[in-house]
Amino acid sequence: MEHYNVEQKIQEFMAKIEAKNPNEPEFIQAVKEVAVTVIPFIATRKEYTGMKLLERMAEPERVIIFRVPWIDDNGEIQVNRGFRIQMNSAIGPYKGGIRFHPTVNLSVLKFLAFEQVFKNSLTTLPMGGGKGGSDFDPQGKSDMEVMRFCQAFMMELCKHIGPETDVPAGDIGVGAREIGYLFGMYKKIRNEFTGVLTGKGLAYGGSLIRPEATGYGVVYFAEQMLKTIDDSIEGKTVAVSGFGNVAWGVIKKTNDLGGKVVTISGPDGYVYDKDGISGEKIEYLLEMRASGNNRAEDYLAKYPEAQFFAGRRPWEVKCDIAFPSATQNELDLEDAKTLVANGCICVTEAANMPSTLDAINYFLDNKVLFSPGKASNAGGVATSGLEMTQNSIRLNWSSEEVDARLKEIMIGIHKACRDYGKEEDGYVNYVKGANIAGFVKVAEAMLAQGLV
Ligand code: 2IT
Repeated sequence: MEHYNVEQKIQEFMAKIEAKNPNEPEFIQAVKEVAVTVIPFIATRKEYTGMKLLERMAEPERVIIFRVPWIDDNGEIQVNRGFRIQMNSAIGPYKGGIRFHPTVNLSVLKFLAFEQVFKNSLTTLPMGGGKGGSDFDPQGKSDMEVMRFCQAFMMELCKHIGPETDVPAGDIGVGAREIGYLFGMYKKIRNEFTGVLTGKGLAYGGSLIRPEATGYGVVYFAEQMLKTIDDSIEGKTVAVSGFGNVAWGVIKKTNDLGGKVVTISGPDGYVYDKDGISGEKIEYLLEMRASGNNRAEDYLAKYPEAQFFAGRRPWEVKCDIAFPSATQNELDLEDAKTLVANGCICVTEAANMPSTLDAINYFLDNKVLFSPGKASNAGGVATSGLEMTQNSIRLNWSSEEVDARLKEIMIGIHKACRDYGKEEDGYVNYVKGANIAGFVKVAEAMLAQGLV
């Protein structure tokens, strides 16, 4: 009876979310993953029941959509759409990245902002959740075009952000170059030198280890998961997707810990390098990215002994560990089946929501060590939080200090997921653990602050 009621509650809740947010499949997917694990938990806690906490969390506090007009190198006017989703500020200023990619729309940014609320809560740092971006495509644009676009974007965004209000950072398509241009424009308009963005360059308030942090954190998390079965990264064959900032950090740290990475990928297909992507090959990924091509096949220009598989995903390669590090929904049920059939024991998400719901359920049913991005990729935003702290105290910490704090935070997130996600047979459902642990802190803050 009790079970039936909870199932019905989930269905009713999701029906409302779907009706309210039509044409937002990614957002609905992200909310559903949380709802199926958190609603049964709420049902066991008197203080949370009937407070519409999850319904409130699924409604952004504020959505800002704005026109971004700019002039390209041919003197032609271009018009893009800018967004900032201010999802939840119960535990701190809104915090989350900015994504520049042609696929950016309201659904994608709302899913990312929703995930960010739980992720930021898991870090234990005082950061609310937000996300922003534009359908602007930096690929193939000149530096000056990127600068003019960033300046036009910030001209409007600056009215809505600030070091105590909302602190954006990078995401897909927004790296050190874009953060620099965005920061410069904010500083000029407001006449304030503040920690309003993270991921800044070292010369103007950035933090050591921030570029590496997302990937390093992912691998620290995987190390913790493997430790629960008395195993480690050492000697493992590892499949990675993407070749951007997150994949780069994952590959570096996997190598440090004795693992062998055999794949990277791009929108064009994947590369298989049987000898392992190590040493100077890792730094070559930065060159590939800087070229602005976004083609994984370019790896073969320097390392022709590797193989390229056009239009395919790396999940068909036999591996022990998979780190999806590219983008949302890049790993589906068929991929999950292939990975499990090939003996993969650990899937640690490095991107945001890279696995479909069916794929996640398949991993859980097969007792794979599976971690959702909101837990395992939280090292990026956690280190952004450490950058904010350094800006506030006007000091810079050493790499060792930042890295040690990052590692401690990832160990803490792993423990929180375990505490809330451990099942009767000892298997840890990290999805459930992350969602509940992330939810509790935000829920407590929201209850304390009343209906606002
Ligand atoms: O998805 C993410 O956590 C990020 N893109 C980083 C956000 C941040 O504020 O550092």
